[in-house]
Amino acid sequence: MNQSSLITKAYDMAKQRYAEWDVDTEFALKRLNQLSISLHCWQADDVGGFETPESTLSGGGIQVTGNYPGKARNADELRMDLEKVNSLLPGKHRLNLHAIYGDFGGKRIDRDEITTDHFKGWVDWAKHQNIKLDFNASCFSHPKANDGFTLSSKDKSVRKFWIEHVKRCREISAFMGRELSSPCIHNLWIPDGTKDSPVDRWAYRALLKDSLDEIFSIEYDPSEMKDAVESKLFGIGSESYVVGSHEFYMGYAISRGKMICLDLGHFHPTESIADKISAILQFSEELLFHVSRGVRWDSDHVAILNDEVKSVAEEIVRAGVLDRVNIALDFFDASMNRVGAYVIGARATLKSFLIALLEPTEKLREFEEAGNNFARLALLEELKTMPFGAVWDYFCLKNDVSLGEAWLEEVQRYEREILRKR
Ligand code: RNT
Ligand code: ZN
Repeated sequence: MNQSSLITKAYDMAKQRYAEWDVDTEFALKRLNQLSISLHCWQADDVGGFETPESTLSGGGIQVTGNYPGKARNADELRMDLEKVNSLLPGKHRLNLHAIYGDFGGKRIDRDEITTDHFKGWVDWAKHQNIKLDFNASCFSHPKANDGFTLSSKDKSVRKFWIEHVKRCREISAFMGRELSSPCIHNLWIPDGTKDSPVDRWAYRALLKDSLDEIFSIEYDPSEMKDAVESKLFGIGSESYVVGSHEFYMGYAISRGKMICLDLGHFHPTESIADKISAILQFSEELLFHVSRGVRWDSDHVAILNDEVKSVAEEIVRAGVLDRVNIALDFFDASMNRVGAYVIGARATLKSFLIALLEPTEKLREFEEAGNNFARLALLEELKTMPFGAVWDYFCLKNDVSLGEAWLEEVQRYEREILRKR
């Protein structure tokens, strides 16, 4: 029997098993096909970007380690890698750009000088590929971020510089959303914080609030762009104090009608991010997720199919808020094939949603309502060994993307023929 008939046969059996619990696998697959993940451009080149002189990660908060060959050195190589990644992913996905990835034509364009012109190349490419875009201000890897403060800096000229940068980034986002007829999400993360405990925690936060209010005083139509703000618990060099903490942005976003971005690597390791969904969405229209994996002090390991990602997907599906959440990836690992890293993270995220969509939630709710805690727990345990893998394989087959050993081979071939020659 050839591989595709084997996969179809396994799927038919899985379909019956799920039907026993009243789960419609066809419906789950249809829903999964509509899920568009925003792929971060920065895994391909270790958050380097295309500025001249070449920017290197500094200014605190994030760090990339590893020196695996094959990093994308320019927009063409990055686009080529992204096309490869997309060819290995079932479904249609978005691209998430950072401001340092513009087409600057070898000229030195500072962050407060970027315009929509620098992103026309990306928009054209996106149109050609039928891909929608999201965007991010880049408030790091810059001399004006070296002391660890940007929008909350006590130096007025530094604040002014970054306010101008973010304003321009929002304008670029609106341009992208308009051109591509899909709201572009502009996410703002800043590295501001200190290694040691400051005495004046208040002032920086008051300054950040003012800077944000000035930035957001310009309104855009939500059909063009939407704003998100991303908190963090701590970072490298900001271990003792982060200006944009979760409480800060919760207050800010809810009071200003903005979206909160929850990065899975930005919370205390025992804190459940999944639990936040049904709380925040009582008061906010939408949420943005950065799917990542925290390991000890690092927040940016390649996402895998772990309990954290699974429970986030589960909560989203159970709460019926799939249409109110935006899923993006955010990790950077320079110690392995970068294209492969993308595919692992994106596939893991899709798989977690598939598992969630295959849950007989109604049945579980019935048990819960009846106070039958034993049955609820027993069914949850049964589900762990249900054949979701057969459904996943079938999903890949239907979407015409390679699976199993074939996709590993495909990534390795790309490494031999393209990445190793860079
Ligand atoms: C950093 C944040 C942020 C960045 C990207 C590059 O801790 O997670 O989202 O990873 O903007
Ligand atoms: Zn993030």
